[in-house]
Amino acid sequence: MVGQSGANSILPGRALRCLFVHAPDPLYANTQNYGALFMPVWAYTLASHVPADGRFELQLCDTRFDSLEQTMAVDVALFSGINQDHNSLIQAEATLRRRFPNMVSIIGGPICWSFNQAGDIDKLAAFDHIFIGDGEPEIALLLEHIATGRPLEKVICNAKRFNMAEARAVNRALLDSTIDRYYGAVLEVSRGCPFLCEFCDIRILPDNNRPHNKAADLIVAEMDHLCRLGVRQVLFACDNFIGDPRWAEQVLDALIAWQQESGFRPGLYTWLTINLYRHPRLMEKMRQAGFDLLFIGIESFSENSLLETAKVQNASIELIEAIREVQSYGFIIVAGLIFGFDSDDETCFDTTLNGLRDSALLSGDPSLLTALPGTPLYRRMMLAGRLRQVRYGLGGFKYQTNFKYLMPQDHLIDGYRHFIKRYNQGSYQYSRLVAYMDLVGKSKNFVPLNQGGYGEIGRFLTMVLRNRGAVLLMGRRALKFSARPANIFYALLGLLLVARHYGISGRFSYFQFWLFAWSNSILKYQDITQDDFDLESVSADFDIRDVMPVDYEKSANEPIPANKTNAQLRATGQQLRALIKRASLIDARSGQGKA
Ligand code: B12
Ligand code: SF4
Repeated sequence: MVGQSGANSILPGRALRCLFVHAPDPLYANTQNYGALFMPVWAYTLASHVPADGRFELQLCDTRFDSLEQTMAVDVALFSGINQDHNSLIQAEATLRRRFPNMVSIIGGPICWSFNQAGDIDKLAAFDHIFIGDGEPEIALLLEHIATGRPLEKVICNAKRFNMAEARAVNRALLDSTIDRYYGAVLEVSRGCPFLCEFCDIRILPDNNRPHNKAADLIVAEMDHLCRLGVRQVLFACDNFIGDPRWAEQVLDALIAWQQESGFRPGLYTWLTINLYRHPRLMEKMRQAGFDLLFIGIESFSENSLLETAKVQNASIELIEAIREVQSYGFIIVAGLIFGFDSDDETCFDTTLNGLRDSALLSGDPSLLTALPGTPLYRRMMLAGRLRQVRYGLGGFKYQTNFKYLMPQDHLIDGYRHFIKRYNQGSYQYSRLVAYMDLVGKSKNFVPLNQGGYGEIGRFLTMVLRNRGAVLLMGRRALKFSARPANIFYALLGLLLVARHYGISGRFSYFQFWLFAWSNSILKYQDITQDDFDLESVSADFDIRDVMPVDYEKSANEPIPANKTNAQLRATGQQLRALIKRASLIDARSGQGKA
């Protein structure tokens, strides 16, 4: 427990005792990141907007490290989380409530926005107040209201995106005393993304379909502070780092200048789009600044599926070439991949395996498409009566999804399992490593890193060793991996291959990532059975025309410029109409055949 307190209390005699409670679902917190634990950015961020004038005492309880039974006495408990944390948040509130019956509890974060969109806000009724939206401009007011006993509504909504030009450095007292517990640091650098993907709930948050950027100076000041605390790995949290390429370049220039001056060389990771391939200067500067891992939503190697979901930035290019181009600078792309689009058919599994190999990707862990509340995809599924009532039907879980797929359920499950079987084979994995090393080895673009990189095995293992669940997971990984002698053989072959490429600086970090990603997949998927999937597909008498419900276009009411809504509807509509036409032709032909 850590805190910040002072003397000028507005409560008689003392400050208002405020506890930030980070209570992620324990199973997922342990398994999703394999033991790497990330810091609760929301708490440090909000804390920096609470006046440090002594009226408020702030502490942080991260249930992954601290016990809710041993916190300080609490007047206000502030919670946050994502959809999958629902149960754990409810339990955390109840535990604290038993100890402090008079406390006021408030919950905010992505779970509130998402549940509200789904019409499920009642599921958070246990909290005294539910806050939807960005908290920076409101947090001080909220706490002042509580401190002075002024009434507050049950559901409080801030419909305006926070002006990131007013962002502050995160709360030092909380950060400095807790940073050592986490894997490096997470630094939020921007919000928003200008693209239009149908399944994405980022672009439909209020005013979030455009970039909102922190000032480059603030980012550098935060980096400097983190590095002085000993941090060497920083995740730049954002929706799309190159949503505004000019700002991205300013940040990179400032980072490079600071690194040269200070001598600090942190390894960096961020999220962005494949459009990066169009910006050679940015790619060069990103390498110079220390970026080695980039999360990019590739989603699919099928152009039809990309068009359906209006991921036009991926569909309108030679996707494989673009991925290779980005990786030729030495980046590792962590690819987001999805199965289950309406346009996907049984060929999508092999297409993905081939796409992964041809583009020389070292990563690739596909998810099944989920309809996140508030998205156009969710609306389309709702209008077509395709939503399912599942316990965790709000996204986040691997094999349980919340809408009925067009592809028959058995084909989807069999295809997924076929994908995993082939994907996990040593020979396939080795062919990917060969492709990557060959690409980077022959590349004229390659820019070596001046630093260790984001994936630091020593730091990761230290974290794992502190956590019993993560140690067990690591043991299971080793056992499952070595259960097949062929895996050991190909892992050694991979090591030899990498060792031979002595011209590539940092080559063992590529080997490390490759082995980590491959063994993750073995750990997660090798033993999955039919029973691990809770999926459904549309019934045999489903009318194919309902993939594009008549009201889908009319009912679009997103708070973004109409031309953008229309662009998404156009791409999705064109592809789905083509799908309907094709299916109807096939039906007509088979009808004739039967006759
Ligand atoms: C960084 C990040 C990660 C990182 C690190 C997470 C971490 N602990 O730092 C990693 C890569 C590990 C990660 C993983 C996952 N993530 Co993530 N991640 C993000 C990302 C890009 C930034 C989060 C962040 O720090 N934002 C900055 C903070 C300041 O914003 P914030 O938390 O929203 O808080 C603001 C408001 O919500 C509000 N607020 C928040 N809490 C409270 C509380 C109170 C009381 C009040 C008044 C206000 C308030 O005020 C804050 C300031 O404005 C977001 C997308 C985004 N741009 O937000 C996705 C996001 C949070 N992730 C998401 C998901 C789904 C996941 C995964 C489940 C993905 C997967 N399938 O594996 C995993 C699960 C993680 C786990 N359990 O361990 C979803 C959650 C959707 C949902 N509604 O459930 C998001 C929103 C992306 C998306 N739209 O799809 N993630
Ligand atoms: S590019 Fe990524 S963040 Fe942007 S709309 Fe598409 S999925 Fe969302």
